[in-house]
Amino acid sequence: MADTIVALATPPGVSGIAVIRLSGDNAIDIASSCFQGKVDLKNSPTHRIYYGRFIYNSKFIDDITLSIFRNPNSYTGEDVIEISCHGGMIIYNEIIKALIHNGARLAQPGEYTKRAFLNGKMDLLQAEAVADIINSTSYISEQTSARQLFGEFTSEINRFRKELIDIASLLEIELDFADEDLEFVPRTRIRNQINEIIKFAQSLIESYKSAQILRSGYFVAIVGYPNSGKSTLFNTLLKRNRAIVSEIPGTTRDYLEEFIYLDGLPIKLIDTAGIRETSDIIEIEGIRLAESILSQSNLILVLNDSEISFHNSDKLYEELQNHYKNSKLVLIQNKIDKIGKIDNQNDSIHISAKIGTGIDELNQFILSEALESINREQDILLNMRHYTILEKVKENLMSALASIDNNLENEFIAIDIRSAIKQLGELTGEIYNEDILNNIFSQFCIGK
Ligand SMILES: Nc1nc2c(ncn2[C@@H]2O[C@H](COP(=O)(O)OP(=O)(O)OP(=O)(O)O)[C@@H](O)[C@H]2O)c(=O)[nH]1
Ligand SMILES: [Mg+2]
Repeated sequence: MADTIVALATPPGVSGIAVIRLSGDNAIDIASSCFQGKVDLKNSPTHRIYYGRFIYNSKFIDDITLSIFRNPNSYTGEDVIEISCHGGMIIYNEIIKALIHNGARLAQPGEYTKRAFLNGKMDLLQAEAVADIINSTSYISEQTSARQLFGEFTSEINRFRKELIDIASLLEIELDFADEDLEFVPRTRIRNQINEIIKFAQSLIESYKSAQILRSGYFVAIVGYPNSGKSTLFNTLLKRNRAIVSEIPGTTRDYLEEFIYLDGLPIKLIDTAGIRETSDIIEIEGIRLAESILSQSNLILVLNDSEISFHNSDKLYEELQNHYKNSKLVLIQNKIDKIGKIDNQNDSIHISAKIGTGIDELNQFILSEALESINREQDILLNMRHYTILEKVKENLMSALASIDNNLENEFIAIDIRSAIKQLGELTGEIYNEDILNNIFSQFCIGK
């Protein structure tokens, strides 16, 4: 028996129409008690839409349309009613109040999708994709989530999980015949199968970085000596004057972050404080502030004031390269409007942040770098939960391989394989508990 939940499905505030959704065993009865139309909802077939009046305490609230979806053919798998009313706050609040008064209760965050999961309408990866689709800021991440929503990924995981279950069972059967020294499956075959699954897990683990970019954007930091034109470049790329620019070195003290979109891909630009060079070593003063920012950056643009010399920032570039090994660094020659001739020996990018020379090329370069780093075939937008699970699966399977290599008893091999099976089950939601579900669905909004 599922109690009936109600929530606004559209964003709160004023809009053309607002949609209120009811789901649960009594959804149709509750809606029917407030609906005045030409038909009796209780006898209506599924997938119909009706026009009528919403009445509460004998008072007319609004003209509405009402859609009916009978279980199991609805989003949640339960009886669902969707009411479209005029999008005024008073109106939809009155309607929700009336429905609660008649027996519904307000839905918790993600409760519709949680019910869809519990009723077998989607697996956990698909439920998570729903949240990702809603929160997507870019076309590419929307597309990736959409593919995940189709469940192709789950079937692949289930195939591997089944292979592992077969291996574990055979190993366990062999145990029963331990005295007879039987080998039901050749160890080399088990090794190959396990290796294939480790490779699969590893390729997904590697796609975590691209998933993060799709979720949070591709991070591009602009660094360089004071006065090299970092803030000017920041403003030019943003196409507005966000950062203060001046001829006084040390103008930017902290860092600034803003998003731009290149071909629909979110790029987070970061302007940093200039790095000062003292007599012997590069003083990391500005960098200390920006340390965590830089280590998270996918791309670091080292801006050089070419008016001083094309090679003025070579040492800085080298030091940064040694320090931030996970980021891609590129040297950019700025202020080329002040230089008569361009140093062709130098394969760095030449720009004038101030007058705009080379900016289109720089944008193109940033975009191609960003696309390259997300250019993976994986049809999944990996999140932290998936990542942690896959790491454990890989660990379990590596340990199983080691046991095989060391000719350990079947029990030892099977324990690790069983553990990997359990992890994969948690990944798709085949195995779950309340904690896992609450964690996932509490991140949804109310009404989803
Ligand atoms: N001619 C020319 N001047 C530039 C260019 N880019 C920046 N400048 C000038 O260089 C000076 C410093 O520019 P900023 O953008 O403030 O430099 P910054 O690197 O942010 O400096 P700090 O924040 O102090 O580290 C300003 O006077 C800018 O107008 C350029 O491409 N050409
Ligand atoms: Mg600055």
